[in-house]
Amino acid sequence: MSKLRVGMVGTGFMGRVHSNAYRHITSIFKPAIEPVLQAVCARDAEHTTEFARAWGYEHVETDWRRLIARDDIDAIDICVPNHLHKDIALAAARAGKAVLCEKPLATSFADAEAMCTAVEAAGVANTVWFNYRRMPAVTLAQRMVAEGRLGRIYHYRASFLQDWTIAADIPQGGKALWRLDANEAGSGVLGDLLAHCIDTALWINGPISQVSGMTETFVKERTHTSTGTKQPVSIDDACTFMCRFGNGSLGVFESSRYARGHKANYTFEINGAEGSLRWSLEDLHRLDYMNHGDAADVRGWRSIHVSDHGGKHPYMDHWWVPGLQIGYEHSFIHHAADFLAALAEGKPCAPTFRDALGTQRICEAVLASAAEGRWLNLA
Ligand code: SOE
Repeated sequence: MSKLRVGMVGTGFMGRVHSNAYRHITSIFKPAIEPVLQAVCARDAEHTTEFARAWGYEHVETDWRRLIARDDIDAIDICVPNHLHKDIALAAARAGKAVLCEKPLATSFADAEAMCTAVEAAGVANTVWFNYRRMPAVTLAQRMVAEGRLGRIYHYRASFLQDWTIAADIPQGGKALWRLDANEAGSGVLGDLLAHCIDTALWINGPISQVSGMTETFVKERTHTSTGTKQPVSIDDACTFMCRFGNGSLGVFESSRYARGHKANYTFEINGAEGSLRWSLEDLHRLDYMNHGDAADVRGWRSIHVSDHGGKHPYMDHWWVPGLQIGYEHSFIHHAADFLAALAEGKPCAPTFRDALGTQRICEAVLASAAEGRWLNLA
């Protein structure tokens, strides 16, 4: 196979971000397998035709079942609300297509497990778009911890803060607002934002063994777009949890869409015996590093601009010249490029559905712990 003919399901924010990624890979990464924007699928024919024209898709479908049935499609990319992921992934796997799925994998652990079983039984390539792993500074942080540069890890703390749902008159449900409806989203900030933090943490710091969670829904009722009437809100507007990692370190995670002043700030900090690291999405090229091994008179936090070439900084050799920055969308380009490279080599591309099932497990345990008001073991 030298081409991967992609069938995109969904034309929202993520449909655009993924389409943009596929369009850049061939010229920038020169992959052995090139993506082809073969067909895009969404219910509204006129809108989908316009989307296809804008992004360069060859064909338009309005029913995902017909998209999957096409024999000119090799991979299905799922960019629709979370409650639709499962049926599409199961059908795609049964049809022998590779499956790429937006995060979180599903609305529940049980659904995520069924999806995982399906892709593994079908033996199809799969991945979940937890894109932040592939920000060069985040990839460098993972590499530094894996190399033991921080020594024994004591603390891992992460937060993902936004403020776009503070207004009480924002409705729930439907286009762009389905994230406020638990029936479509599964959960609120936990699955939408903290899932990113959990994915990164599991990758960098290993498995989580115990969690204690706390959630809050600040606005209890919102008008539902489908009925026009007020309905109870059942997503978590904010979620905080503490945890223990298998390596003995302690974790603190926080997420909210009521953090006034924050549009999308994902941050993490890791403290080890020999040094510390911290990163912020608002300054995504910088990785702050404190090395306790430095001479005492100059010891302190340094700010690494992760943009150098010559193999020093992940992914950056593919881009412009040292010192010049890339952005949010590039993490998706990196992910798609890694997926194609792994496919060419017959290897899995992390995070796979199984990796994402691990994240889903933590999310479900955090919700259960919050509901029961107690610590939960994940042995
Ligand atoms: C929510 O506002 C959102 O778009 C998430 O769905 C994304 O996963 C996150 O990266 C940015 O915020």
